[in-house]
Amino acid sequence: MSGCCVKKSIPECLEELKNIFSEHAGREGDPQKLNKNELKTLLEAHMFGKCKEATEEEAKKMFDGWFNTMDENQDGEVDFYEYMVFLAAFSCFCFGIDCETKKGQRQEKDVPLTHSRLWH
Ligand SMILES: [Ca+2]
Ligand SMILES: [Ca+2]
Repeated sequence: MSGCCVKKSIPECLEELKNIFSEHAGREGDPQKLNKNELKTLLEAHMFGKCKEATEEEAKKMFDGWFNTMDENQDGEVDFYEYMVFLAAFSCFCFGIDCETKKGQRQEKDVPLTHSRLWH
C-alpha cells in the first residue's frame, strides 16, 4: 500500500480503495457491506495494524466507537458510501484540515485523539 498515489491517477487510487473494500466486504454476508468482523480485518490490514498499546478490551471499545461512527444509518453494517465518508473525514483529521460534518460539528468530536494515539 505504501506509495499509493505517488504516480497514480485519482481514479486509480479510488479503484484501489474500492478493491480493498470489495475484497473484505465479500467475505461474509452481504458482499456490498462490511460487517464488524470484515471492517476490523480491513482496518487492521490496511489502516492501523494491531493496536499494541491497548488491552483487548480497550481495543474492542475503540473499534466499536469507530464502527458506530462509520455506520451512519445504524443498520449494523458499513456500506461503500459510509466507508468513503469515513475516509474523507479521516483524511482531514490526519492532515490537520478542518472539516465540517453534515451537522456542522467539527469532526474531531467523532474521531477522538486517543484513537489516533493508541492505534499508531
Ligand atoms: Ca459483507
Ligand atoms: Ca450502515
